[in-house]
Amino acid sequence: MHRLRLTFAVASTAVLLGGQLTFVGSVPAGAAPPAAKPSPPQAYPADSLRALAARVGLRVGTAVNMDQLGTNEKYTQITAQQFSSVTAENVMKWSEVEPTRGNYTWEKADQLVAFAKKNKQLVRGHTLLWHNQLPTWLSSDGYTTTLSNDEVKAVLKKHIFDQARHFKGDIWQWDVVNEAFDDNGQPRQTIWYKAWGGTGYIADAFRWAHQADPKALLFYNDYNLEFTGVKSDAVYALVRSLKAQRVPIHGLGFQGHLSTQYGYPDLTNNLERFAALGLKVALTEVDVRTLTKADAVNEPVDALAPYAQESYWSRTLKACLAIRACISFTPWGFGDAYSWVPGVFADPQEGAALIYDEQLNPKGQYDVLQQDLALAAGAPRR
Ligand code: 9MR
Repeated sequence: MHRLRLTFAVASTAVLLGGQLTFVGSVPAGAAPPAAKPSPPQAYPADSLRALAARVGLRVGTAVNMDQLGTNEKYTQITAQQFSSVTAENVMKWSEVEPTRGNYTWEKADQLVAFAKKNKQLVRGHTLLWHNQLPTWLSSDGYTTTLSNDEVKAVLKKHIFDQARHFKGDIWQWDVVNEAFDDNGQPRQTIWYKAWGGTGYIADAFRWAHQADPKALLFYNDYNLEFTGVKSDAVYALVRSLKAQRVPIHGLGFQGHLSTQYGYPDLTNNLERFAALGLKVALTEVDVRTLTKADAVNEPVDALAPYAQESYWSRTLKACLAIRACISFTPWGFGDAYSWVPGVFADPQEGAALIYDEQLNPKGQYDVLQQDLALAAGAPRR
């Protein structure tokens, strides 16, 4: 399993001071932060994922666990050094930002935004509208509520305006609507669907988000869109109709929760057909799980499984690299110890889905991403 890690002639060092990286060394060619000021000397390592990706204008991100950021030094350092964008894994969700009605708790989300600024990272906002992780005053399951339809409409509008305005100017991409379709390609019968009597809430959500923060790129985000089938087709039809109505939607997020149990999806075709609608596309929550031991949830049952995982990671990244419209590639966290996978896929047990092991050492899955980025100099710049 061991591979030679890439080493670069120019070594760079970075020192972590109170969660902020002090950069030493030179900026990788082609790094394209939106900063107007002249950049100070930088030195996230020249062979880091972020430095290598910057050469083709791609952002490599990670979901961030705010229980670890700032307290777990190694976790914090990797977050700063390896990634050029960050997504809040949980702290921007509605249950986190407004647990009791009318009382906003932005602290953790604000901390993440501040960390990103210090470390010259862009932020993916996740997520303004979902049926999960809603505050209990609104709904305990996303499908039922004690509020009237008119109240549901009013609270959603207020939520989107309040949250998008709170972070105005700080969010690069917003996941405005998350997972509105089920696995059969049917619109989920959520409290939103019921209040509007259909999927009309989706267009309203995008319009409100755009009014609140006109510069943010607005995304629809979902899983299994990597595969061609009823779900991907349904989302395609929705998005095409939104574009025809001139609804301000700018991007399509392919979550990319993959498993070696299933065949590799036709991701390239799907990225291309959504991009052909005039949208940006992004891989937003990538992980590649495999069957693991019940008593060691991140230890593959099959010793060869990591090779299949490496192949999936590599093909997913390369599919993105090949398409100029693909502007970011985001694993859903990086350390196996903090992944959502083992807790949710327990029968049969799956895990080992990320690119660093439980001790936060890079795995072969990290190495293939690094190698693909190092060899991507010929890929189109975005
Ligand atoms: O990783 C997140 C986990 O910590 C939460 O418990 C879970 C709650 O539903 O949400 C996870 O993130 C999800 C993301 O927000 C949307 N797509 C699926 C992700 C994995 O469940």
